[in-house]
Amino acid sequence: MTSVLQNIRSKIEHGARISDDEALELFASPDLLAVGELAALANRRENGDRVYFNANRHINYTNICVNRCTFCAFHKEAGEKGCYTLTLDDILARAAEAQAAGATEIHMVGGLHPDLPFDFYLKMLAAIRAESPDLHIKAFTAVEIDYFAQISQQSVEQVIAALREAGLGSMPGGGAEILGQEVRDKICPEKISGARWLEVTEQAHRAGLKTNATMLFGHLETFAERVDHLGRLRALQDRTGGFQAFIPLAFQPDNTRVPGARGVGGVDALKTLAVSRIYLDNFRHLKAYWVMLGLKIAQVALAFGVNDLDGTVVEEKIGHDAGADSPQALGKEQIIGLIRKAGKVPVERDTLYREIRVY
Ligand code: V47
Repeated sequence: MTSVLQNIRSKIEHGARISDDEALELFASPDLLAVGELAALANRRENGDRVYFNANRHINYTNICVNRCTFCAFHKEAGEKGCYTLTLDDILARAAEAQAAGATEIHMVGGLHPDLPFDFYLKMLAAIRAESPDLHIKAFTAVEIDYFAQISQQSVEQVIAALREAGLGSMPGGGAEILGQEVRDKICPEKISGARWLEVTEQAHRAGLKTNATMLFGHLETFAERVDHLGRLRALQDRTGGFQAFIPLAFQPDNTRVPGARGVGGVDALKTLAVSRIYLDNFRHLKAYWVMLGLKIAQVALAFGVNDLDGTVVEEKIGHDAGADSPQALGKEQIIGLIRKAGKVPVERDTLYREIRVY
């Protein structure tokens, strides 16, 4: 092990923080297994051998979006072939089905629809809560919250308060992409800035909502831009403690319009997860989202600092429209098997990481 890696090991053992330059050294290291071992050490100190998963269902209520992010194969214009918006009845039926199947969470996000009023989202939350009261509703990214504030001419604070009142339990981590503006100008020029994403997220945390954070990697960004992204998240977490999990999302290139985008190989995926675990010393949970990583890399990632495999998902559109070759759904038994065969202890959790059952 090089002296740089030895220094980082000593920092992990003493609970000290690594610098941006050290994170860049980790990305540059040819020794994938040594980096993975450091991440596993950092994870073991926090989480032992336990690996979390949950029983959830994704509901993407519309793919119509006023933004035209070049990395997104899910987006459609209103009236374009393949565009859809689920009716409230469709949404309620999916939620009821999830509850009947034993899910504890629904994860709902969608495009920024040009015509649906803010009231639609409030009614959707209230109706789900009334009909499927056992489900925790994790919904809307910071991008959507900002959009709701615009269309309802309310402050972000008012929007969050109204959504909570209607049944919102927490927020997922999407829309962060790469927070640095140079990359955003190329891949999502119409989307809110990285600074605004952080500001809205901070307001959600201050209002008492837990959220996640993602990073879309493997397109045009440099390692320095990934580290800058991680740095901004670590700084916000220091201020609020409101993040639960960090989720690096491996870019799926099919049907997208990012010129020269590379896509993500196994080595890059594992190293990115490992560096994230080591750098984000104030994030307890690191999720390998199997939809984007594929089942095999997600399972191997459990030896690279990951302690969460996300959930059963059931119906996924964003990654699959972009060519993800993972299944649409996983049964609990499949997830438990993946975790056990990696030598770890499977633990079913709820959205807020309360343990439901140790397998
Ligand atoms: O916001 C879009 C990303 C996100 C592509 O918080 C793409 O628990 C890869 O945020 N290739 C949605 N990624 C997914 C998401 C998520 C998933 C699972 C769990 C949680 C959580 C959050 O997917 C979008 C965007 O950043 N995305 N297009 C693509 N071609």
